[in-house]
Amino acid sequence: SHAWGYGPSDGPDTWAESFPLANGPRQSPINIVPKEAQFDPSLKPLKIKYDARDAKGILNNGHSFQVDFVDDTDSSTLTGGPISGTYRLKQFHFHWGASDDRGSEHTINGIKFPCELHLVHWNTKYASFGEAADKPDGLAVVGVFLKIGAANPKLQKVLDALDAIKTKGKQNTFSSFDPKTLLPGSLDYWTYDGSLTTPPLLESVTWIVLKELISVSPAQMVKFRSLLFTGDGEPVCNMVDNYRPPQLLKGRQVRASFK
Ligand code: BO1
Ligand code: ZN
Repeated sequence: SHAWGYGPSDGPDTWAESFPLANGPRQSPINIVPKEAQFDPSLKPLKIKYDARDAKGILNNGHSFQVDFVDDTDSSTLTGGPISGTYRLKQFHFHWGASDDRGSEHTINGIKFPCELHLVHWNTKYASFGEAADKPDGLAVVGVFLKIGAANPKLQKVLDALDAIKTKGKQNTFSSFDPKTLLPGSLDYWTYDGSLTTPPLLESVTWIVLKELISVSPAQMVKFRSLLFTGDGEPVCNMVDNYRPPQLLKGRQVRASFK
């Protein structure tokens, strides 16, 4: 037995040995083919309400880094879009590559982006994230692609926090941050029923992938790659290529909120 990771011996190709759901009917990510997506006029606009005061900490979890939020009230929520009811923000994190030609989990027409942001929310019809995480309507994740361009000033506070959490298991306080500032101008999206993209790969996620990209500079990508998968005192292994490749669609429909 061994923990999961992104290397040759513990990476996505091996996850099914310990997590048979890896071959399940609604796995994520997927390749999005815009011409195959159906415009659905019944889809509502996304409503995002975040409170910067809910940001509480930042953690190197050995697979990515995540910014965690206080989630004991409805102060930071996702509503509308394809979901019913109210989903609370739990955390956001990123996936990225060793070089700028790869790193995103979802792809568009087979095109990979250097990085993908995930904002993770849970359905308040359940009592907690943990209760929601294995329910078919338990989670909603908003995905945003990053493309190489100008430095993104909205990312800088997050990137400046990474020096303090270089190794696996390190955490720090992280306060006064509204992740809505990371989102693009348009909230047009594609949506489909999927899963967590890491073990335990639970099939509980309504995916909401934004059409518009945000920018990141090459130097900012270098900063992501300075994190380590490994803990203090272990042989150094840079945190790169922490993405799962696209999974089979298996008859699922991708819907678009826009024409
Ligand atoms: S993702 O957005 O599909 N890449 C994704 C994948 C895994 C998780 C969340 C989002 N995992 C869960 C962990 C929990 C943890 C929770 C919130 O994230 O399984 O243990 O509490 O941070
Ligand atoms: Zn993710």
